[in-house]
Amino acid sequence: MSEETSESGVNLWVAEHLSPVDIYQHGVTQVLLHKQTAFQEISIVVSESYGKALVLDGKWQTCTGDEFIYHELITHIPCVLHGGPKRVLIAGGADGGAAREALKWKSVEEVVIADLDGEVIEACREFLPEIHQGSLNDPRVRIVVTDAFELIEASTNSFDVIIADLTDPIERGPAYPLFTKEFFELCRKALTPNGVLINQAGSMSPPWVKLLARVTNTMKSVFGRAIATAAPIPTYGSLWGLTVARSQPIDTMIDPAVVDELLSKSVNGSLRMFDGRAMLAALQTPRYVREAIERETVVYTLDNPPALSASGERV
Ligand code: SPD
Repeated sequence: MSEETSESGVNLWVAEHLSPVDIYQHGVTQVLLHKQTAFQEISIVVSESYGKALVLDGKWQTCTGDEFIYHELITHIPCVLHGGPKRVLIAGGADGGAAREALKWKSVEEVVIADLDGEVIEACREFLPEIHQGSLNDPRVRIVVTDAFELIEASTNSFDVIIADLTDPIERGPAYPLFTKEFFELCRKALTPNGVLINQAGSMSPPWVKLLARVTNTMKSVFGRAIATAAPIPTYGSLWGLTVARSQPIDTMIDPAVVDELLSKSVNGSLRMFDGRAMLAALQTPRYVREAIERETVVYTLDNPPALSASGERV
């Protein structure tokens, strides 16, 4: 964070390196929390344009101004592909936004949130009620403060949907092992036969698309099928890839009317972003991204994991 007065009166800036040479700065009017946990640095700030935001290790995670776009897409895309999920696992997801969306499905009996950092969960519970909207206290939600890798390792045929709602795979950061073949193999074992995995898999910006191509190729190597769906989240600084994978076929030309009918009978509460047309649109991976994935040969493993530097360099 840096201090510098602007015309708007904002005098604090959160600067996120999207790459070593590209920075996205947010003008901030208030810092609600700033602390170091055993795993990462947490900031909760109020940004002038986008409202309250969670920032981990200097990387913008979510904010009240556009979180609905991300959380509705990352949750409802796999739930629609499944059709009637009963058990949903969220790896990460400490802010409760994905859990809030999963709970809208009438079929959902349990949502498990597995997050390594209990201090982030408590910070979100206290400072971001607009995002969790009570989901972190819902009786259908079980919060397990643990490494999602270990929880999934101990699960077989247990979940209909797994949502990997993680921070970026920063080198030596808490999330990078969850972007590897070993993790995705455990996810496949933990899913029911019709189960679906979705993972926030990286930027679709042309100069930085390699990480997304490699993560998607890694998921494809395990599941046989993986589609990088496209999420337009303004505060992530570019179109963002949410890669969905499953052993069953994925219909990328899904009929929006069929999705809308499923949603109207299966989902309680209102949606702001997601409907049949939004799902069909998200499944249309841009051509240059499809080609980057088709060309990709790298499969991330624990011995050769993604390692995003704090300055945004992608390898
Ligand atoms: N570059 C930012 C990617 C952040 C993804 N995680 C968001 C967590 C929101 N629940």
